[in-house]
Amino acid sequence: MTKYMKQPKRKIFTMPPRKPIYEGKAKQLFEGPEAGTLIQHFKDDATAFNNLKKGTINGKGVVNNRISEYLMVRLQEIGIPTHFIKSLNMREQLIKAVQIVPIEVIVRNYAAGSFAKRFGVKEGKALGHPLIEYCYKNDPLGDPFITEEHAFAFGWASPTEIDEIRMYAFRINDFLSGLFMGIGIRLVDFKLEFGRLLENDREQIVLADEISPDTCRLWDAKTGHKLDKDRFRQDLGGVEDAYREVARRLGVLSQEAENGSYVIQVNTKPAKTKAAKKKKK
Ligand code: ADP
Ligand code: AIR
Ligand code: ASP
Repeated sequence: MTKYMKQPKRKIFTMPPRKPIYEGKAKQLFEGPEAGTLIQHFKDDATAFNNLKKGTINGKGVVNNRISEYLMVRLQEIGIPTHFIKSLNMREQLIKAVQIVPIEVIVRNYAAGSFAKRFGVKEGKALGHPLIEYCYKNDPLGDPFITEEHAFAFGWASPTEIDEIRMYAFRINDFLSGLFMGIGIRLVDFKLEFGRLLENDREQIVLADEISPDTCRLWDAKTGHKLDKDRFRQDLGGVEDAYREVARRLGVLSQEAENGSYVIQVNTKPAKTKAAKKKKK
C-alpha cells in the first residue's frame, strides 16, 4: 500500500488594507504606513521585450523580494544609499518613496542580449572595461538608448546627478561582481534605477527599484548555465529553478519559500471606518 504523503501546511497571511499606488509589470506599489514610504510588492508576473511577451514565473516574487532585499542591504553597508527600509514579508518590502529618474542604467561586463546583437559580437565576450549604457525608461517607445546629453537636454537628470549615478553604478558593479563570483556566478550585465529622495531639506540620489534575476544576467561561472530572465525570454525552460538557485546560493531562501507553503493574500479594499459601519446598519 502506498503511504499517504504529508503535504506541507500552507500558511495564509492576510495583509491589512492598503491603498494601491501603481501597478507595474513585475511589481505593485502600495501606500506605506508613514508619509514618504511605499510598500513594494513583488509579483510572479513576468514580461519581456517591453511587455510583448507575458507569463508567470511561479514563486518569482518571493525570490526576487528576498534577493533584492539582501543585495540592497549589502550595498548600504558599503555606503550606497538605497530606497530599502525593511522587509515586511515574503513578497513585500518597505521602501522610501522617491522620484524615479526616468533612465535605465545598464552596466555590462560581458557582451550579451541587445549589446551582442547591436555590435555583432558573440555572447560571453569579455569587455575590456565595464561599460555603462543609458535607456530612456519609456515602454511605448521601447526604452530607447540615449546618451548623457539626451538626459541633460530633456531635463531627465542634471550633469551632477549623472556623475553621481555613474559613480554609484561602477561601485555597485565592482561589489556585486565580487559577491556573485564568490557564489560561482558571473555577473554579465544588469540594469539599475535611481531616484531623488528629499530628506532633511537635502536632495539625494539613491538606488531604487530592484536587483534580481529579472534585472541582471547571471551565468554559472563554470558551466555558463543561465540563471536569469533570459531563460524566460528565450524559452529555455527551468526558469523557476534558475531563480531559486540564485537565491539558494545567496542563502536567502527559507524552507517555507522553497516548498511553496507560503501564501500572501493582498487586501486592497479600503478599511471600513467606524462611521461607515454605523451608516450601513
Ligand atoms: P514597470 O513600471 O517598468 O512595469 P515594475 O513592475 O517593476 O516596473 O514596477 C515598479 C515601479 O516602481 C517601476 O516603475 C519603478 O520605477 C518604480 N519604483 C521603484 N522604486 C521606487 C521608489 N522607491 N519610489 C517610487 N517608485 C519606485
Ligand atoms: N534590463 C533592461 N531592461 C530591463 C531589464 N531587466 C536588464 C536585462 C539585462 C540588461 O538590462 O535584464 O540584464 C541588459 O539588457 P539588454 O536587453 O539591453 O541586453
Ligand atoms: N523589463 C522589460 C519588459 O518587461 C524588458 C525585459 O526584461 O526584456 O519587457
